[in-house]
Amino acid sequence: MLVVNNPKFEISAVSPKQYPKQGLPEIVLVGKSNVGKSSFINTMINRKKLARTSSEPR
Ligand SMILES: Nc1nc2c(ncn2[C@@H]2O[C@H](COP(=O)(O)OP(=O)(O)O)[C@@H](O)[C@H]2O)c(=O)[nH]1
Ligand SMILES: [Mg+2]
Repeated sequence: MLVVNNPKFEISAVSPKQYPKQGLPEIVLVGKSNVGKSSFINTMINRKKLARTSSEPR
């Protein structure tokens, strides 16, 4: 079972200089736009709106 305590949005980094420096584990999640990546994140961490999802599936 995945247990995530108190998840927070940190940053949408657009360059390596912005990457967080806490040395936490990294996870890669890849998929084309609107495929459900943000919804997947919210499901996995049991939160409705931490990752913003688009209102309409394409
Ligand atoms: N039918 C269906 N729609 C989904 C599913 N997962 C996500 N969606 C919808 O697809 C749209 C895009 O999802 P989103 O998580 O924003 O995709 P992202 O662009 O990959 O982050 C949203 O309207 C979601 O509600 C799913 O498993 N089934
Ligand atoms: Mg998204």
